[in-house]
Amino acid sequence: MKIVRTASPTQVDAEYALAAARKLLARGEIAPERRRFLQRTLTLGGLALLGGCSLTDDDSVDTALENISRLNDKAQGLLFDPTRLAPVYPESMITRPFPFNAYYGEDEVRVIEEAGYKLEVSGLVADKRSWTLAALRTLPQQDQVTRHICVEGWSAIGKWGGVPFKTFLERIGADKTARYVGFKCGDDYHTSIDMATALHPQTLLALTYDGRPLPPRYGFPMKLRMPTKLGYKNPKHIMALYVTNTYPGGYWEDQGYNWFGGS
Ligand SMILES: Nc1nc2c(c(=O)[nH]1)N[C@H]1C(S)=C(S)[C@@H](COP(=O)(O)O)O[C@H]1N2
Ligand SMILES: [Mo]
Repeated sequence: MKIVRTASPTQVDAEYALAAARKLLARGEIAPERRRFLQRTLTLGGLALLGGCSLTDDDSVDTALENISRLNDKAQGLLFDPTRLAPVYPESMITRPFPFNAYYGEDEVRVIEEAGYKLEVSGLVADKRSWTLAALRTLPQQDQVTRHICVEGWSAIGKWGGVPFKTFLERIGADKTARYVGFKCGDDYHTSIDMATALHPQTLLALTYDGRPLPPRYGFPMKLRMPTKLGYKNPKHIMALYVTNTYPGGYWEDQGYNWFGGS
């Protein structure tokens, strides 16, 4: 499937950042000295000035857009409510067949064998031992029927099961004050998420789809399923994960998609 961009990611970013900043102002969650500054910058022109420049050359446009995206990440981080649940649906509403998507076609789906597979864990965690699927299946499991939303303009309801990611992070002694969790996938995809989302009660280290082991097209041996984030933030074929304070970026994020990617 090809990525069709109706609005450019940065344009969506800019609009989201403005809406989020206005919401924060309305809620009164911003210190008075920052309010005046933000109120003055709540226009695209104002945001451009955050780059310390007028939009006259490519470099200053890039700097301005980069600032918009970082402001967007910050706003989404501030607005994210760690206890607010995404909608759940009855099983009768599951989309069949559930769509496949990746940065390549379905004929190139990565097939990873369970034999020899181990999930690698590194970074700011106490226990860096790797995990077989059998070991992960002994941890508490949970099911969810939620909506997956892709920026390409489709959404679908699916059923995933697996280990609540918070349970897993606690099990490996992850530093929950760290900023990011990064993921490396079996198909060269990579992405990263904020710790608040990693600890959200609906964030699952998903081992099943619709009650069966995750099929290759949906990310065998496992994917991270987050109904609070857009499709591209949900990594399939996870081979390794790490906890870090260094911004890890991601496959689409490094090409201009917004990093926070809330849905
Ligand atoms: N490893 C990996 N994960 C990935 C992708 C990918 O190309 N590779 N694509 C992302 C995108 S853009 C979407 S919409 C979803 C699609 O998941 P699905 O095939 O289960 O619908 O996977 C996400 N995770
Ligand atoms: Mo997507």
